[in-house]
Amino acid sequence: MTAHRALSKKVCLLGDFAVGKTSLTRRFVYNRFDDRYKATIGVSVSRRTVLVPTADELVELTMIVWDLAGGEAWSRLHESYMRGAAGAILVTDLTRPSSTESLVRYTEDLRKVSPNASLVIAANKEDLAGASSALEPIADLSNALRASFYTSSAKTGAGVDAIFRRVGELIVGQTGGDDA
Ligand code: G3D
Ligand code: MG
Repeated sequence: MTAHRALSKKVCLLGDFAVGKTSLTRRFVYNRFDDRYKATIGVSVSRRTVLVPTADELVELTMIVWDLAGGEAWSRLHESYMRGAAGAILVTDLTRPSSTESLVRYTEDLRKVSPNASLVIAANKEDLAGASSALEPIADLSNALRASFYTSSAKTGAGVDAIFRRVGELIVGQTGGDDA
């Protein structure tokens, strides 16, 4: 007999301006990609409920997805928008190596307010990426943070569900632990 449990948890998207945070969120929440979408000003919150199977139960997890604006708004907003996050998706743009370096600082900031948040790295825009050498620094970061990484394309949808599913599994695995 499968037991049921329902959880509602906050997930943050972190990463530089234009890496694809909003596009990934929209792909996951609405299953669409909008080329006309313009830069996010501020923050948007959306949600999607997924079923996460565990060894002895099926967990109904509502992921409350916080999409943060990058750039200037970051310094002003970041603390309150990362607080209480059970999970974070660290987004880097495969065509822009500096966006991987930035993830170190975002993770440090996240750790200050949500030390137990589960991390997954999304190496986005794989549809545009040429050389696989772009993956090396991301693999290094993935090892350093002990966070798995996935390539994705918000444009084609490739990898997007796998990223959110992985965050969901990690979050479900945390509960009952020492999450503050
Ligand atoms: P952000 O929320 O991180 O700032 P956005 O980034 O989601 O707004 O995306 C920034 C730009 O990159 C957008 O293009 C968007 O369409 C594009 N983009 C996002 N993800 C992908 C992807 O996986 N592949 C490709 N090819 N493009 C992507 P514009 O032109 O609107 O600025
Ligand atoms: Mg955005």
